[in-house]
Amino acid sequence: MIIVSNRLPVTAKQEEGSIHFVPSVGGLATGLRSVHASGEGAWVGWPGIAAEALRGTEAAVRRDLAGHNCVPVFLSDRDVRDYYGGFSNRAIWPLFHYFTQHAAYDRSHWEAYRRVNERFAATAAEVARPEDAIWVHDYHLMLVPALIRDRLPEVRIGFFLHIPFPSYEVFRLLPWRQEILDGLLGADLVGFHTYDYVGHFLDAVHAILGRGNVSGNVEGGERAVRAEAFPMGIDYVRFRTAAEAPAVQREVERIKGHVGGRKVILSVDRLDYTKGVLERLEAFDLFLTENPAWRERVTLILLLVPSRTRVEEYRDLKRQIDERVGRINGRHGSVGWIPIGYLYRSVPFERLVALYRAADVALVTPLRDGMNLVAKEYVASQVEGDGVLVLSEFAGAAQELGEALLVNPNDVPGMARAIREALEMPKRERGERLRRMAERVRGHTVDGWAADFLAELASRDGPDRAPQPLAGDDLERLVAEYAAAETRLLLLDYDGTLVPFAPTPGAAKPDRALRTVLARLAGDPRNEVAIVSGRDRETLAAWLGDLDVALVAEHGAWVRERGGAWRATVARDAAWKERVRPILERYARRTPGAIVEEKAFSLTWHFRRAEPYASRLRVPKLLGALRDLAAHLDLHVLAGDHVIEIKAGAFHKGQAAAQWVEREFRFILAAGDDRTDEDLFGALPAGSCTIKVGGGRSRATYRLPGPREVRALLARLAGGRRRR
Ligand code: GDG
Repeated sequence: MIIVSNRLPVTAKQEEGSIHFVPSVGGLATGLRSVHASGEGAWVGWPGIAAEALRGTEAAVRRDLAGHNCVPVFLSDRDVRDYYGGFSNRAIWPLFHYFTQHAAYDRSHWEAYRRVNERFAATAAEVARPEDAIWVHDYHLMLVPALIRDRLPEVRIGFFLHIPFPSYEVFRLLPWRQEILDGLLGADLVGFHTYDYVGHFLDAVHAILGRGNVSGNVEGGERAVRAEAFPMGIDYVRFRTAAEAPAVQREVERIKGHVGGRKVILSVDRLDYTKGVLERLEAFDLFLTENPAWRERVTLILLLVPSRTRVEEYRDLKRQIDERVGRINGRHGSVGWIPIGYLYRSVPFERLVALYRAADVALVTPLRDGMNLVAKEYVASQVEGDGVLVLSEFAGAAQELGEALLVNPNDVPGMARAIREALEMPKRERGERLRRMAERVRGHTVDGWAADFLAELASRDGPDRAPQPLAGDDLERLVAEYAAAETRLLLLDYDGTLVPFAPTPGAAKPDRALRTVLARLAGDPRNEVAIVSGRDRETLAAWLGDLDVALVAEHGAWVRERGGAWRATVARDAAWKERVRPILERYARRTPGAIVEEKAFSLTWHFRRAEPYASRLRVPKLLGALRDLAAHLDLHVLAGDHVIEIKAGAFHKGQAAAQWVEREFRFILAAGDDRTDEDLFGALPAGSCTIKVGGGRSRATYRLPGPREVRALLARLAGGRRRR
């Protein structure tokens, strides 16, 4: 496996002219280190020092890093300023954390982001072998999946976003929203910490790119892409073992001695405006004001790790925090008691674990946080088993740690009350809440997280299961086989195959060019052409009935042979419709943009034009309601691309095609874009030329990107006849 992330798990430090490496801090580095250490493969990333400072030592750095299985991407001072400090941390980071007021949309920063993403992709593509999986991480590298895909079309690519994916209304503020989505959709699998983020991402894909999804599988495009939630865990055993170690035990005693046996409240973050440090301090201030009985009996240890010190907002925030801490200590403190012990630096791992273990209460109250590992690490380090976690409901971790005291970090009085509740909570309740959380943290480790992600990635379409692009020699061979065959069968789906999807079903009428090419194919006595569609009889007859082609309507329920009349292939009993139609209509009334379509053997609920939010809420409920009914009435419910189709009895396109297939044609070609066409592909004899139109898993042998390419192919086949 190749990991690609902005930072490598080791950071280069330059001291007295020589360079050495230390482990990187931060959630991502901490989390993936064990995954990387356990496997082969490589980690591609920036070593943390600008290229200018490394000049002349690049080869040595490269060699040293190779010893850690790391491959460097060197970034200049300007790259660091514009790509990292600029676009990543002044546009994406604030926007994705809902700090729209801090987001700056600078074109030169965007250019730098693109340029640097190119370099990461190029390096990853050089290192990777075709059978490797490439796992790209986080918001600095959102263009990388598509850029790798351009270079290595068949390699498996996963992407994981460690920060929130914001609601569509916020995401759409970004001028380069489409490019970012296109970049991410270069991956086979896009992972997020929570289902909320998955939903937001799918909404954005729908609204901006017009691509819907079925249960997280993004529709359309050249390949299948899946979005899924993978809540990240921690290395539980590492924290637990460290917390129980005698050295840490001694450190805990030391800390307790320092605070004079008072209760300890702990706060640990990278210094960042998303972490809600000012609001937290305000809440502690209010708590001391409102609860004089607690004065002198509690100490807040505030550990802030320096971060992004070159970005102005961070320097401002640092000043404000310094002032606020000074004010609180000045106002509430006494000669023998300083309310806040303030550390602005990174501490060694054992020291951190000792702080976790020593703390009676952990205050983890970010304004927004993708996950927040500190909350989980605190839970894992509670050897006595009775610490209290106060946790923001806006941290991804809140979805798993429901037994914490959940707070809204903007509600300062509410947080002040939660601090008091935490300090005064009965021991039994503390133990009970912590035990449940600890079980969950132990069960969902970082290794499990990575294994789940990689297993899902491995099960995605690989080169073996994705249809081959129909091009080059394959295409020439197909054209030659067609030309040589004395009898040929062409089975063509209509919507999405011969014409692109239109906003309403009625708007996809065949144009003159399409009718001409079909007429020319049908006019060849060696050819049998059938349009195999899900549409109703009336529309097919009106649009194509005058051509010398066979028609299959309603996914095979009706067949009209050339020159013949419509014939039903299934018995008609429409009583079930009276039960189903009212349900569909009720859901359509409550989902603006959705419509109900009725055909002789089926009912269809179309939601292509519905609002993404509304369809996300309604579709699963509607499917649930229909599946219950379907079991009673022997109905088939099919969820397709922006449609839910309900039909009675078992008929499908493949059965309808059987009558022609039996006649043993020398050359058979079938093309379709939908899952109903899979039945058709599956019913054809080996050696048939089957073409999946668009992306995704398929039984078909080949794929073409869209209707334009299908029509070009048909024109070529039809044209061949003329030349002879
Ligand atoms: C991003 C997302 C998401 C902190 N201080 C010290 C220290 N740390 C370690 C902690 C923890 C990590 O840093 C911080 O992780 P978080 O998850 O809390 O936050 P971010 O850095 O913002 O991480 C976040 C994460 O990615 C993973 O996806 O959870 O939402 O923002 O592991 O232990 N480690 C040491 N000394 C310190 O002083 N040794």
